[in-house]
Amino acid sequence: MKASKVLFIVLVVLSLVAACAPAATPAPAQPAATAAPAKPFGAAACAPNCQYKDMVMCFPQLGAESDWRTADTASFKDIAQKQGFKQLVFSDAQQKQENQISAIRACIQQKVNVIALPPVVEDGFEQVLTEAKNAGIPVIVVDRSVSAPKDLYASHIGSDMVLEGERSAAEFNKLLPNGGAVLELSGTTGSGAAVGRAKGFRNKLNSNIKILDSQTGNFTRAEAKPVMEAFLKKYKAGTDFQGIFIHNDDMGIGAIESLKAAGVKPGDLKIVSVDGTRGGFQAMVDGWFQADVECNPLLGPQVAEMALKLMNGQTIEREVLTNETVYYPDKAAELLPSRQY
Ligand code: GYE
Repeated sequence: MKASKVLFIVLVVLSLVAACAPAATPAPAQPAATAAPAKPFGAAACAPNCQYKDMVMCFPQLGAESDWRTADTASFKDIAQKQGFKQLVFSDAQQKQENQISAIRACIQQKVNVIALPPVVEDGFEQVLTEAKNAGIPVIVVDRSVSAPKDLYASHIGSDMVLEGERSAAEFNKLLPNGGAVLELSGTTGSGAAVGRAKGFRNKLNSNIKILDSQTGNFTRAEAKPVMEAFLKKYKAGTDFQGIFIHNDDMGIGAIESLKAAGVKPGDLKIVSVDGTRGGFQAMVDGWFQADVECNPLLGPQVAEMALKLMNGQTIEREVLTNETVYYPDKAAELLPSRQY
């Protein structure tokens, strides 16, 4: 018999003996070959049966600078109450990023289920988003965007701010067919809303329309008013410029006060604003705005639905953009009474 054949027989016999003999020591518990898949990121202990009554949502609101913001806050508070959240952890950062970051850290400490973050500015959230991720808490970025890497947050739900800027430019292209010059009253410097709108506006504005000057009014009536006043001292309305692009209705209302004080009449200038608040609609009825580009603040229900999915370990969309339109003076009076914000 060949040596290899002998070896084969010996091995077969040995393996049979090993298989039949009772194990000398019980084998240590091995993980099952098909181990249950790890829980999806952000899934809560109640998954897959979590309900709104289990939800603790953190909503570190960025401020109360505009009617848009007031409506947005109300939308989150309303849905939390209507669906009976366990808790909505609400705070108001008063337009200061450091306040928002502290609020997020407090929510991480509290071990909330999900954080819905409307970032005041785009940059500077990497660190705190990493902290939330390390704590296993999913973040839904709402309304404005962040510049942080996408793997640091679960999703973004909000408006397409670039598109809003492009729509605003398209209005000026129609309003000033022979060209001209416009001023820009921009939103909070470095905010996704202001950056996106400014970019979109420049993308689509006809080359015969010049942007004479651009200053921020920080999305508030109070800050826009003196900025407009200063513009009117520097440039002659109707001669040096024919239009104003305003990043939100509240700043538009502040600007109108200065325009009135300077003797400018409704219709003397072409004005396009963004948001579509009641105040914006009133400005169209009064003849000041020639168009109002919609930006919908009622994000609470959508965000709540996504938060529940995250708690239940379900897959969600990484980006959800709000469907929006442009409003005009011809329908403003008719639509004004039914506006929700
Ligand atoms: O247009 C403005 C608010 O981020 C989209 O913020 C929001 C903007 C909105 O203050 O009114």
